Amino acid sequence: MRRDPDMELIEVADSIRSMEIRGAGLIARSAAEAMRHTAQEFKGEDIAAFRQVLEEGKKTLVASRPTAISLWNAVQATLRGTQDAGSVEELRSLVVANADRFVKRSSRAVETIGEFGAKRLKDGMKVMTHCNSKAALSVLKTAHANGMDIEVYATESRPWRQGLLTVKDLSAAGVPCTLIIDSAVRWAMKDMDAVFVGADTICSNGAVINKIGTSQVAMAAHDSRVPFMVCAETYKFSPRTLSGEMVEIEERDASEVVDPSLLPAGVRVRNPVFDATPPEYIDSLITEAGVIPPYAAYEVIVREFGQGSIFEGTED
Ligand code: RI2
Repeated sequence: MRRDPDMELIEVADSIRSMEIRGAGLIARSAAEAMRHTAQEFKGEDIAAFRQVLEEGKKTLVASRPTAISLWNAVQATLRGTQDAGSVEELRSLVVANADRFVKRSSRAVETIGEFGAKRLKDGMKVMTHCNSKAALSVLKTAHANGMDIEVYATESRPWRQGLLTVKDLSAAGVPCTLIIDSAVRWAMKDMDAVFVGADTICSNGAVINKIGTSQVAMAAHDSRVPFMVCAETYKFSPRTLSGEMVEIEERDASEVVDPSLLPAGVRVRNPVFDATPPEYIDSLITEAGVIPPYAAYEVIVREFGQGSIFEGTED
């Protein structure tokens, strides 16, 4: 779905919840633009009322998809350094500037991850990817654009089948692709040279929350001694896990898995759409701040979200 920066905040939240807008990076950029739009549209001089509108907008957006910390970090980034604003106009311009900075840096981060990650690939490699991650595909497309001869195995990624988006995107870029069902991951892994996936949330202990099935792909890669790389922008690192918070794993409607009318009465269906991959199954995290071990997640969180971090109003 094309991102429309002038969509009303409630529409953006509904589109994120329905997954018309999906992908942890895109939902973050869309949320930042929704906060920007809300700030631009506010009428009147009552700054307390304006702050209330922004707070309600934040709550609506953050509730739309609870697992991806990118959404929370994006909304927080639009509000950073606004607590001392003395007028509606000052608060408006701060939110707009913060949102613009976040969107620009987020898009640039995906490009940088592509450049860094492409250096981990060689001619003739077979690479697997799971789901549909712009950050992971940036690596694969950059390597191909640099003249590297690689082939990509994309998993179907049930139940939403985001793998079909991946093979469409990569084929359009001229990257040779093979689609496999999720159950064929371990069968295919013996022929793989590397795995690149995206992330929704990276925890302070280096664990990675990503599309359901990622942890099985990581275990199969570990078992076959295939390097497993996670491609993620620094705004996907979770400061909330640093203070002990657990990441909520979103469970979606059963009808996304199977037509309930096909099941005997009383049969339950559970549809968790993310899982957690422990750091010991991850070779490296490819971020715009560099290629790092998963155990360096703590340092990234402290630097990115602590005092003087990139979100603290520094200029580009
Ligand atoms: P980018 C997606 O979640 C997938 O889990 C993907 O790996 C992750 O977000 C990151 O995607 P969903 O929106 O930000 O398909 O790299 O549920 O595009």
